[in-house]
Amino acid sequence: MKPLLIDGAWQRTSHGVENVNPSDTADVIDTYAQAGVAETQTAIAAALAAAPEWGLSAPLLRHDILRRAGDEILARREELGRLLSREEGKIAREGIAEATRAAQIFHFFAAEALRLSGETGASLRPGVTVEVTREPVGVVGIIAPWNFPLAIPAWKIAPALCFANTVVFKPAELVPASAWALADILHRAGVPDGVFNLLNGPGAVVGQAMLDDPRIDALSFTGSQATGTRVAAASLPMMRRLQLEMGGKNPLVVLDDADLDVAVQCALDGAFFSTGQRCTASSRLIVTEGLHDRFVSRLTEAVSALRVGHALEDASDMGPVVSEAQLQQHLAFIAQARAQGGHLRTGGEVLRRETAGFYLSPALITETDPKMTINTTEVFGPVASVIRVRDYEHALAVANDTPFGLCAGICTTSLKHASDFKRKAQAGMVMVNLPTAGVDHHVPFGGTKSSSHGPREQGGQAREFFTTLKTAYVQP
Ligand code: UN1
Repeated sequence: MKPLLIDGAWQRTSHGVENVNPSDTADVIDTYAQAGVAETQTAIAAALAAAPEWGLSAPLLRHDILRRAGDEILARREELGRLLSREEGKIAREGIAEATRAAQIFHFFAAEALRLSGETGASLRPGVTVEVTREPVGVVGIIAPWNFPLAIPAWKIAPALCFANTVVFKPAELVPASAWALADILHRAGVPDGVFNLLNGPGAVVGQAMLDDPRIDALSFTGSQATGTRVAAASLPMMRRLQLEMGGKNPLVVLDDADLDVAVQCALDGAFFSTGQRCTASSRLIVTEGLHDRFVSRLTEAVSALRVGHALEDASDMGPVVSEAQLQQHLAFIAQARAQGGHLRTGGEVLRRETAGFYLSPALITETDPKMTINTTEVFGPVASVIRVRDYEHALAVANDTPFGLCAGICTTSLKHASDFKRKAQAGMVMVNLPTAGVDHHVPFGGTKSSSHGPREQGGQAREFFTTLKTAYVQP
């Protein structure tokens, strides 16, 4: 049984849960100790006790720890990437790329720890100076989703530690192996006792105990809108600082003047890579009528050609979906889309493979209306819909007709339309002739409307969430 990490010690519990491979349900990766309310509270107490010393630690110490963690992840990227793919189901190529990305994120924030920040200037009062400096927030709770088991924890944990906060980390229940590997690496990289704590366990117990605990000063969450709303409601009365990332219904607009090859590739990658299980997935393909039929026929061909199989087999282009519950939910979304008038062009079928897993052929639904459930609700799987529109103005209106605002993409060769779209798309991120998914770690990540709440993640901007400002007036 893989233990929890609390106050610098590996801790077993009486209850463990098996981690099952979605590509092969007979393959049990390991058993993971489950935290309860008591363990959660002990971890929070440890993080609180460690906060004063860590908060004043030398930047070079934090740099060295984050650097060592990044170095180890990079050196072990093949192994860690495969482990990630084995528990989450994205193909090994994507798993290894994600492990590499996690390493780069640790390296980025290692360097950030050494960047001097703060300002000194004259006060309005003669002879008085003013200093504006940054301090850690304190104890940071991190609740991460299952779809990026290394990268998302990395881009929350690395800046939290970089800016001298202590961490209580609750990974998603479906991906304890990547989380455990990360905790093991951080522990051996020299994170002091209590500074980083790992709590595998159910959201309803561990997540709830974190939400209920006023000792958690700030909470960074990525997950569903429903859970994000609960996180916010629980946190507001205690004035807890929040960073919520809650998904999207990202439009990819394809105009008549688009390069067809580029548009098809953007849609294929954006909608189906990582099995479509990305909050940045291009789930609404909004296509003007002059190119619509050719685009649909080319994309249908490309989607049908994707080979769905075991995540660790080289021949697979797409792995299984993450769980039986997700599979059933996707099938229900597809059935509902058809009942509401959508045309299932390809996919949407449960597939049998040599090993028992949650295999679903990637689904493309055409002739959909913007108001259909498939276009208003996040599916979070290999399902995309096509909406036919008259022209650019119509496309823009449909793209923005959603409560979400994470990412919006456009495929066009028109500078005029690309520029207008960049300005008017209601989203935190805009992609031109690129898939909506797949972002850089050195620039801000986040959305508008109900996709996100609080300061942006990643890049230099990450410090806005993970630090608090102090203004000191000094009369010598
Ligand atoms: C990406 O598209 O590169 O949960 C990252 C998600 C996002 C991460 C997307 N927070 O899918």
